[in-house]
Amino acid sequence: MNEPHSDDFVVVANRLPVDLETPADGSPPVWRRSPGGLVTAMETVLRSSGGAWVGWPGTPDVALEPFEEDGLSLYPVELSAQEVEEYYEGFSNDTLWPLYHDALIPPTFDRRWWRTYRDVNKRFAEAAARAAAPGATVWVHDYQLQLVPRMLRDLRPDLTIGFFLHIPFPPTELFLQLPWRTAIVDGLLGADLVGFHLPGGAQNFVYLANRLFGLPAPRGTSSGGTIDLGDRKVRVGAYPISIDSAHLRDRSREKAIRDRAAEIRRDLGDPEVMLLGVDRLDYTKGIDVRLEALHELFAEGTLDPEKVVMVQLATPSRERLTAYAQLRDQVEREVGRINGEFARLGSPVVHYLHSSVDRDELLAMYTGADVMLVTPLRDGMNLVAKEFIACHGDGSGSLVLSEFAGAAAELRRALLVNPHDLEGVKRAIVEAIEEDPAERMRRMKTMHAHVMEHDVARWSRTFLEDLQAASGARVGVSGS
Ligand code: GDG
Repeated sequence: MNEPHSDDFVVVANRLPVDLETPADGSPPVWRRSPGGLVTAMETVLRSSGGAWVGWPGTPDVALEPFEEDGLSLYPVELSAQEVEEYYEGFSNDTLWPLYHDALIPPTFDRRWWRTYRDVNKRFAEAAARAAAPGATVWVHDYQLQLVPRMLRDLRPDLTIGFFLHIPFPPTELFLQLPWRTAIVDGLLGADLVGFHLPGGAQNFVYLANRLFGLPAPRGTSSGGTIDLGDRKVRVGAYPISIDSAHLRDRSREKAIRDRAAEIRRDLGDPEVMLLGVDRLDYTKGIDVRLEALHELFAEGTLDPEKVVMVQLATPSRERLTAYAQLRDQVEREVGRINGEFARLGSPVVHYLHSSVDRDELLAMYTGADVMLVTPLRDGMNLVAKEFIACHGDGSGSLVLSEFAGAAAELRRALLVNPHDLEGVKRAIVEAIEEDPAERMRRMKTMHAHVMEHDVARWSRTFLEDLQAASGARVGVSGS
């Protein structure tokens, strides 16, 4: 068991990398890998560096002692059922998530949720303060924990504190709608370094901090800058997250994965073209956009349902929230409509899975697919796009990518689309299918080389080096 104050490097995130699940049949609880992009990225980082992870085990009302798992020290934070409802489903996912994603659905502003968000952030800060050794580095993640940097600094001024936001930081006009906007910005300013995926997010934050606190004009560059609080400086920057690229490339070349990819295509009826979508079932991801485009392409006769099939993996997510239940209905209606109109007996055109598959199966899907459809209306980065590219080192495959995914800033050779422009999405799907093979290969090879070079290890190394430099500057040690 871990002694308090024992770890030099501590990650703090809403969820632990594993979830405690209690099977419905009454058998004992089991640990399962928790879903989502943050865990995918940070697990790779922590497993290579070692350290501690503070987070919620995914089940309400369980009090667990810290424990070791696969070389990591895990510090579970307990949440009551009511806190899950108000802090997680409420303020995090029904206030901040929609607000930070262009208010695609109206955010709910509820004072009780806010109070619970503050209380729970305090608990995470206290847990991190217990886990961190003197002078340790603590890396706080994402929109659920924006108050933690300030709270933790108040508890433990000796720590180096970094914060990274995995979702977009909104335009200032939207952010200013938030009744608790000043407290959130103040919370983030507790960090030595605040990181975003894109320069735009970093700039918005610098501007807001300046405006809300009446600070002197920030010293900045196009990708961020330094906010001068008088007694302390806070660095702000853009750090586009990535994946364990080489690992995915190598795995996708393994015979077992390639055999499974071929088997999946056979099971789909050996189509000429396999389209693929992989998303958490979330209204930001534009699953409905691509289904609508596909429906029209079949209806007009542009695509032949005997030759083109689509697989949509929609991982269950936030199912207790109304917007998510409605989206599920809508997506399933559209899948039913396409299959009702264009499928033949025993051969659906859209194969829809509302489930989570294991990593190998996902790699086989990526490897076997011809065209990956990534059409979010807004997305911080989108790791799926990079994972697909990593699995196509041979230059095969096409990526249709929304301009509103953070990944579009790097993957300029994808077939970029505006997901609000249905005709444009349709054109890109057709282009992906009909494009000259040599041109397709050039695109994919360029993007593959980029993803190989800019992997998750580079992302975390850059962030952590900048964090050390920022905290060195804070305590008067020379730092750039
Ligand atoms: C947030 C931001 C940002 C999905 N289904 C299965 C499965 N996945 C994995 C994918 C990928 C991850 O989940 C999803 O990552 P994304 O980046 O696409 O999206 P979010 O979950 O919304 O992540 C996002 C990210 O944080 C990191 O900063 O990029 O913008 O919204 O790794 O492979 N994995 C397995 N089975 C599935 O069924 N094993």
